[in-house]
Amino acid sequence: MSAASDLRTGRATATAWADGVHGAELAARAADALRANRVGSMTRAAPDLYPHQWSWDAGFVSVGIAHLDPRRACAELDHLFSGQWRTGMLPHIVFDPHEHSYFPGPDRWACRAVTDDAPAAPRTSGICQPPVHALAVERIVALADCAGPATSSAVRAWLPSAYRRLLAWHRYLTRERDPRGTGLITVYHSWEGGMDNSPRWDGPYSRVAVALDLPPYRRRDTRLVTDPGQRPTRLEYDRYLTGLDQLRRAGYDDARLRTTAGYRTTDVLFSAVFAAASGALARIARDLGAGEVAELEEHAARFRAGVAASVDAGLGLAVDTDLRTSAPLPAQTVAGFAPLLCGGLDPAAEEAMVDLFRSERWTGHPGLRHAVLPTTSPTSPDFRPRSYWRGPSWPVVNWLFVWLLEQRGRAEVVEPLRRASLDQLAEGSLAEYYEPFTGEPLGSARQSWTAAAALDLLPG
Ligand code: 9WN
Repeated sequence: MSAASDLRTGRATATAWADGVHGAELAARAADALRANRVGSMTRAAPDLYPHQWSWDAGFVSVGIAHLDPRRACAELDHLFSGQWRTGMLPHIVFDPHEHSYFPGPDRWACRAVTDDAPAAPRTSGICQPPVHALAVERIVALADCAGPATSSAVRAWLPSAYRRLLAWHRYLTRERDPRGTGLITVYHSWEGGMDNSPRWDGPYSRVAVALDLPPYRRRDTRLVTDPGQRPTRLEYDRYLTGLDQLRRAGYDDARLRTTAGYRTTDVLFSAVFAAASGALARIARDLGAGEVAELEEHAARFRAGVAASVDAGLGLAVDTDLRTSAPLPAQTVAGFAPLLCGGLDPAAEEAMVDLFRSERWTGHPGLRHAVLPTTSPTSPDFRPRSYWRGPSWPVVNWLFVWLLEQRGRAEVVEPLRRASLDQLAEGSLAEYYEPFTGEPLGSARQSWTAAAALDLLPG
């Protein structure tokens, strides 16, 4: 039995992941996974579990593809942006019209039926995900410049149109998701932050009453990952669908949702990604001679400050806020390190956060198979080593920290994290996430963003 089929039955054994692969073999497997997951000009987030194009996945995946073919990376993002709404919102899923197995699919979202802001085609979901896209575009241009003059000029010729769409996306986020200028993005569903059932959201979801008239539904994820402990629970899904149905009934109208959504929180990780991406977009604007440099730099500064101000002194981590109750949401999750992604802390506070990052509560925990960030601190009562977003480590999350800490000049944190991430990936199946104590691959195998992480983390 192959490692991949072991994964799907949830019965991976030590022999399925004990033998490491070398860098060249890892790169070859990653390139092969990205090619295999490609459908036309888009890449499925995963072969079976996620057979459509997801927004933040596509941002990460485009960087992986740029290592192979920078022009294909542009096409990947063009496909994603073909789903952009009239408001500028970039939806979290662009559905492949030929694929009908994922739940909830486009009929449940029914975006175009309730708002003309959604495109008629392609069909999309009605919420968004963290805006990694400007960061990806900056990286794609850099990789294209290294690939020779023909590739560089083709990608640079594409850049102005990408810039205009990114600008509309960023303006949507400041206008609709932070209208009061707090420097923190509001989300209406935990799928927006991309860490669906993180313990960060247990409080706000406990206040979401499952709709009594919730139509019956059949999940497909738990048929593919048959160990139910690796996926969100039935109750969590009932709440996700209750929320989705409520958003649809509100016509996905931000002005209404800001005061009525049954689930609404700030999201520090989303906000930190937005701060960093605004910095990248400001640099792109300067490069293009565009007039919005000051506006974009102001976004970056505002969100850096908003994220830095979210740090809970007791935990030493940034925390979210439940906007229905105004209560802070203390949790020891990887999102708490958001200020390290975008900066904004004073030097002493940043050093304290780096110390925590390397401490026995996080990457220095003696039980970890690899010194990478788990999604919840192993010393937290919320920690579950095999449960979705509640403990396992995600290579893509560690890659994001490597990438942005490197930009911020923190080589002493980056290099050990890069090495440990590559050691984890040497298992070879390119899993969606890993059990942090054993290194067992969990979730989907050949996940596209894990393949992209491998290609970008490997030395060039
Ligand atoms: C719901 C595709 C996506 C990621 C998310 C991850 C998971 C979807 C799901 O998969 O979410 O959006 O069906 O569980 O949580 O971060 O973008 O890889």
